[in-house]
Amino acid sequence: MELSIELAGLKLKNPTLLAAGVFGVTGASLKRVAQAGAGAVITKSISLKPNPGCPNPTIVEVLGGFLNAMGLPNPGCYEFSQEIKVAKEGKVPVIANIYGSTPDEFAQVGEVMEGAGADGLELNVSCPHSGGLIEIGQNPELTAEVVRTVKKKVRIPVMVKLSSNVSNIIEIAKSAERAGADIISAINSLGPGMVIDIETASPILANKVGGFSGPCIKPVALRCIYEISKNVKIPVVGVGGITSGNDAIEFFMAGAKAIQIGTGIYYHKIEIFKKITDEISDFMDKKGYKSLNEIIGLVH
Ligand code: RRO
Repeated sequence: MELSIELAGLKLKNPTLLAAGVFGVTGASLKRVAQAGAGAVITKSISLKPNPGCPNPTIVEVLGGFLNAMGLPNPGCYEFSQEIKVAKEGKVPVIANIYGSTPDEFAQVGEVMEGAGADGLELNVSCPHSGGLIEIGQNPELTAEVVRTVKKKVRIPVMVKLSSNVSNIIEIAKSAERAGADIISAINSLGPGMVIDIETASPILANKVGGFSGPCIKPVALRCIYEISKNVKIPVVGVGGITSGNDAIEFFMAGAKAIQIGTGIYYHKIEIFKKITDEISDFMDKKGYKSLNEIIGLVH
């Protein structure tokens, strides 16, 4: 079964990408995920200067997923450049997820990542609990300004990762597209949410609140992909609660051209990329589909 795709000029051997935030802080872990079968890998969110992130506990399991408040920890783009070089030894496209406190800062980090060899960028305008990023992603003008500023400085494809925590995701997606975005990914974690330890009468996460990811958020992500893909021409990448080939197929049918896997790694280890690719193939064989294009957007 031929499952290779092209995403804004990036050639992927299959449509599964490692989502930002999981296994993406070192070149070695990104390379391992590439070698385990991911079609492309996305780094943890990278900023201009090093960021220690939140103190522990930063993650807690809940029914149907996890709450996290890592707090955007990363060594800064200059230090991280070496990791990009190692990640590229995995021989799949390496996409740098980036953030900044201003559009110019986003662009500066993007330029450094492009210089380090990143094959694409993913702009984080959607972290629900840290860095003021959701405030960008909830505002169509601010989102457009970040996209425009980054696009002026880099030649590699630019993907924008949106949040479902908005009143109208179509408006944000269209604004990103008009500003020159090459790809839209959706969604980041929901929330923020909270878990309380009743023995100590305090929130478990040091940050008190955190983003909700995992199988429970899949219906919300699917609705977002459906709405976005119906209203933009650029490719849309689905992320949120995918743990099986059938989940991935749902996203394709909703209009996604590719999918990202993050929390799913907890349940199936990094073998999940091969597992999902095989399951997509099996489903297509069984139903007589010859190419992914026959499935993408089928529910429209
Ligand atoms: O680092 C985090 O706490 C974090 C980020 Br940047 C994000 O975009 N989404 C998330 O769930 N956690």
